[in-house]
Amino acid sequence: MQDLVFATNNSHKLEEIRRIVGEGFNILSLKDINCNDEIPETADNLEGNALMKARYVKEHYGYDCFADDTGLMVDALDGAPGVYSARYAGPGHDSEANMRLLLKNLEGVVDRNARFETVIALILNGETVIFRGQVEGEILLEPQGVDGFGYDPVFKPSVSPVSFACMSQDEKNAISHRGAATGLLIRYLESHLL
Ligand code: ITT
Repeated sequence: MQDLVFATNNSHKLEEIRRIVGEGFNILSLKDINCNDEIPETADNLEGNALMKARYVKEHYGYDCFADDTGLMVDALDGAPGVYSARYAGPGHDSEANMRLLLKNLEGVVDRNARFETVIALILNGETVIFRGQVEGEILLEPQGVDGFGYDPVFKPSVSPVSFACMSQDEKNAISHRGAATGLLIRYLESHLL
Protein backbone atom coordinates (compact mmCIF):
# COMPACT_ATOMS: atom_id res chain seq x y z
CA MET A 1 0.00 0.00 0.00
CA GLN A 2 1.19 3.50 -0.83
CA ASP A 3 1.69 5.88 2.11
CA LEU A 4 -0.18 9.16 1.88
CA VAL A 5 -0.20 11.78 4.64
CA PHE A 6 -3.35 13.73 5.50
CA ALA A 7 -1.96 16.98 6.90
CA THR A 8 -4.48 17.75 9.60
CA ASN A 9 -4.49 18.06 13.37
CA ASN A 10 -8.23 17.48 13.44
CA SER A 11 -8.89 13.87 14.51
CA HIS A 12 -12.55 14.12 13.39
CA LYS A 13 -11.47 14.96 9.84
CA LEU A 14 -8.94 12.12 9.85
CA GLU A 15 -11.60 9.67 10.96
CA GLU A 16 -14.07 10.98 8.36
CA ILE A 17 -11.53 10.62 5.55
CA ARG A 18 -10.23 7.20 6.60
CA ARG A 19 -13.82 6.03 6.53
CA ILE A 20 -14.28 7.17 2.95
CA VAL A 21 -10.87 6.20 1.51
CA GLY A 22 -10.90 2.51 0.71
CA GLU A 23 -7.96 0.18 0.37
CA GLY A 24 -4.92 1.00 -1.73
CA PHE A 25 -3.61 3.92 0.30
CA ASN A 26 -2.29 3.91 3.83
CA ILE A 27 -3.51 7.23 5.24
CA LEU A 28 -1.00 8.57 7.76
CA SER A 29 -1.63 11.38 10.21
CA LEU A 30 0.86 14.10 11.15
CA LYS A 31 1.36 12.25 14.42
CA ASP A 32 2.21 9.05 12.49
CA ILE A 33 5.12 10.87 10.78
CA ASN A 34 6.20 12.59 14.04
CA CYS A 35 5.28 16.04 12.76
CA ASN A 36 4.37 18.31 15.66
CA ASP A 37 5.06 21.54 13.75
CA GLU A 38 2.65 24.47 13.64
CA ILE A 39 2.12 24.28 9.87
CA PRO A 40 1.53 27.81 8.53
CA GLU A 41 -2.00 28.58 7.28
CA THR A 42 -1.61 32.25 6.45
CA ALA A 43 -3.19 32.53 2.99
CA ASP A 44 -6.35 34.62 2.56
CA ASN A 45 -8.22 31.86 0.73
CA LEU A 46 -8.99 28.16 1.23
CA GLU A 47 -6.98 26.92 -1.77
CA GLY A 48 -3.88 28.85 -0.66
CA ASN A 49 -4.05 27.33 2.83
CA ALA A 50 -4.63 23.78 1.58
CA LEU A 51 -1.67 24.10 -0.79
CA MET A 52 0.52 25.60 1.93
CA LYS A 53 -0.13 22.64 4.26
CA ALA A 54 0.39 19.93 1.60
CA ARG A 55 3.59 21.56 0.30
CA TYR A 56 4.97 21.94 3.83
CA VAL A 57 4.71 18.19 4.48
CA LYS A 58 6.21 17.28 1.09
CA GLU A 59 9.12 19.72 1.52
CA HIS A 60 9.94 18.99 5.17
CA TYR A 61 9.03 15.30 5.49
CA GLY A 62 9.23 13.96 1.92
CA TYR A 63 5.79 12.29 1.95
CA ASP A 64 3.14 12.62 -0.71
CA CYS A 65 0.32 14.38 1.02
CA PHE A 66 -3.08 15.99 0.89
CA ALA A 67 -4.50 18.76 3.04
CA ASP A 68 -7.86 20.42 3.22
CA ASP A 69 -9.12 23.76 4.29
CA THR A 70 -12.76 24.38 5.02
CA GLY A 71 -14.74 27.54 5.56
CA LEU A 72 -18.31 28.42 6.48
CA MET A 73 -19.56 31.28 4.30
CA VAL A 74 -22.63 33.15 5.60
CA ASP A 75 -24.38 35.39 3.06
CA ALA A 76 -25.67 37.96 5.56
CA LEU A 77 -22.12 38.36 6.93
CA ASP A 78 -20.60 38.95 3.48
CA GLY A 79 -19.05 35.48 3.43
CA ALA A 80 -17.67 35.53 6.99
CA PRO A 81 -16.32 33.64 8.86
CA GLY A 82 -14.99 32.07 5.61
CA VAL A 83 -11.28 31.34 5.58
CA TYR A 84 -11.13 32.52 9.21
CA SER A 85 -13.75 30.00 10.44
CA ALA A 86 -11.39 28.26 12.90
CA ARG A 87 -10.36 31.55 14.55
CA TYR A 88 -13.65 33.46 14.30
CA ALA A 89 -13.92 34.10 18.06
CA GLY A 90 -10.15 34.35 18.63
CA PRO A 91 -6.92 32.38 18.23
CA GLY A 92 -8.05 29.55 20.56
CA HIS A 93 -9.84 27.49 17.83
CA ASP A 94 -12.75 27.18 20.30
CA SER A 95 -15.75 25.72 18.45
CA GLU A 96 -18.27 26.64 21.19
CA ALA A 97 -17.08 30.26 21.22
CA ASN A 98 -17.11 30.40 17.40
CA MET A 99 -20.73 29.17 17.29
CA ARG A 100 -21.82 31.59 20.02
CA LEU A 101 -20.28 34.53 18.15
CA LEU A 102 -21.88 33.43 14.89
CA LEU A 103 -25.34 33.20 16.49
CA LYS A 104 -24.82 36.58 18.16
CA ASN A 105 -23.83 38.22 14.87
CA LEU A 106 -26.96 36.76 13.24
CA GLU A 107 -29.39 37.83 15.99
CA GLY A 108 -32.51 39.21 14.32
CA VAL A 109 -31.18 38.40 10.84
CA VAL A 110 -33.76 36.75 8.57
CA ASP A 111 -31.47 35.67 5.70
CA ARG A 112 -29.59 32.73 7.25
CA ASN A 113 -28.28 31.19 4.03
CA ALA A 114 -24.79 29.75 4.27
CA ARG A 115 -22.52 27.16 2.73
CA PHE A 116 -19.60 25.02 3.75
CA GLU A 117 -16.81 24.84 1.25
CA THR A 118 -13.86 22.43 1.30
CA VAL A 119 -10.76 22.65 -0.85
CA ILE A 120 -8.34 19.71 -0.91
CA ALA A 121 -4.80 20.04 -2.28
CA LEU A 122 -3.08 16.77 -3.21
CA ILE A 123 0.59 16.27 -4.01
CA LEU A 124 1.04 12.79 -5.50
CA ASN A 125 3.81 11.37 -7.68
CA GLY A 126 5.04 14.87 -8.59
CA GLU A 127 1.59 16.26 -9.54
CA THR A 128 -0.41 18.87 -7.62
CA VAL A 129 -4.20 18.65 -7.95
CA ILE A 130 -7.06 20.64 -6.35
CA PHE A 131 -10.53 19.24 -5.47
CA ARG A 132 -13.53 21.24 -4.23
CA GLY A 133 -16.83 20.43 -2.57
CA GLN A 134 -19.63 22.49 -1.10
CA VAL A 135 -22.99 22.17 0.59
CA GLU A 136 -25.74 24.79 0.79
CA GLY A 137 -27.76 25.28 3.94
CA GLU A 138 -28.75 27.68 6.67
CA ILE A 139 -27.63 28.74 10.14
CA LEU A 140 -30.15 27.61 12.77
CA LEU A 141 -31.42 29.91 15.52
CA GLU A 142 -29.83 27.66 18.15
CA PRO A 143 -27.54 24.60 18.27
CA GLN A 144 -29.18 21.24 17.52
CA GLY A 145 -27.62 17.79 18.06
CA VAL A 146 -24.45 16.57 19.75
CA ASP A 147 -22.53 14.68 17.05
CA GLY A 148 -19.97 16.01 14.56
CA PHE A 149 -17.64 18.92 15.31
CA GLY A 150 -17.02 22.61 14.68
CA TYR A 151 -20.13 24.43 13.45
CA ASP A 152 -22.12 21.20 12.86
CA PRO A 153 -24.81 21.92 15.52
CA VAL A 154 -25.81 25.24 13.91
CA PHE A 155 -25.64 24.22 10.23
CA LYS A 156 -28.66 22.62 8.59
CA PRO A 157 -28.06 21.47 4.99
CA SER A 158 -30.89 22.45 2.60
CA VAL A 159 -31.51 18.79 1.74
CA SER A 160 -31.98 17.79 5.38
CA PRO A 161 -34.60 18.53 8.07
CA VAL A 162 -31.90 18.47 10.79
CA SER A 163 -28.39 19.82 11.47
CA PHE A 164 -25.14 18.00 10.66
CA ALA A 165 -24.79 17.34 14.40
CA CYS A 166 -27.90 15.11 14.30
CA MET A 167 -26.40 12.80 11.67
CA SER A 168 -24.15 9.76 11.72
CA GLN A 169 -20.77 10.20 10.01
CA ASP A 170 -21.98 8.24 7.00
CA GLU A 171 -25.12 10.39 6.67
CA LYS A 172 -23.02 13.56 6.88
CA ASN A 173 -20.38 12.31 4.42
CA ALA A 174 -23.09 11.48 1.87
CA ILE A 175 -24.10 15.15 1.51
CA SER A 176 -21.27 17.20 3.00
CA HIS A 177 -18.71 19.59 1.50
CA ARG A 178 -15.85 17.32 2.64
CA GLY A 179 -17.69 14.22 1.39
CA ALA A 180 -18.02 15.80 -2.08
CA ALA A 181 -14.39 16.98 -2.27
CA THR A 182 -13.16 13.67 -0.87
CA GLY A 183 -15.24 11.75 -3.41
CA LEU A 184 -13.31 13.53 -6.18
CA LEU A 185 -10.03 12.87 -4.37
CA ILE A 186 -10.84 9.16 -4.04
CA ARG A 187 -11.73 8.80 -7.71
CA TYR A 188 -8.42 10.45 -8.61
CA LEU A 189 -6.46 8.23 -6.21
CA GLU A 190 -8.14 5.08 -7.56
CA SER A 191 -7.07 5.94 -11.08
CA HIS A 192 -3.52 6.75 -9.97
CA LEU A 193 -2.69 3.66 -7.92
CA LEU A 194 0.94 2.67 -8.53
P1 ITT B 1 -6.77 21.46 10.28
O1 ITT B 1 -5.74 20.93 11.24
O2 ITT B 1 -7.09 20.47 9.19
O3 ITT B 1 -6.48 22.84 9.77
P2 ITT B 1 -9.11 22.70 11.53
O4 ITT B 1 -10.03 22.16 12.59
O5 ITT B 1 -8.38 23.96 11.80
O6 ITT B 1 -8.14 21.50 11.15
P3 ITT B 1 -10.26 23.93 9.09
O7 ITT B 1 -9.27 25.03 9.17
O8 ITT B 1 -10.42 23.25 7.80
O9 ITT B 1 -9.99 22.80 10.23
O10 ITT B 1 -11.70 24.35 9.54
C1 ITT B 1 -12.07 25.67 9.76
C2 ITT B 1 -13.17 25.74 10.79
O11 ITT B 1 -14.35 25.19 10.25
C3 ITT B 1 -12.88 25.00 12.11
O12 ITT B 1 -13.42 25.80 13.15
C4 ITT B 1 -13.65 23.73 11.99
O13 ITT B 1 -14.13 23.31 13.27
C5 ITT B 1 -14.81 24.14 11.08
N1 ITT B 1 -15.20 23.01 10.23
C6 ITT B 1 -14.44 22.40 9.27
N2 ITT B 1 -15.11 21.38 8.73
C7 ITT B 1 -16.32 21.32 9.37
C8 ITT B 1 -17.44 20.48 9.28
O14 ITT B 1 -17.48 19.46 8.45
N3 ITT B 1 -18.48 20.71 10.07
C9 ITT B 1 -18.47 21.73 10.96
N4 ITT B 1 -17.44 22.58 11.12
C10 ITT B 1 -16.37 22.38 10.33
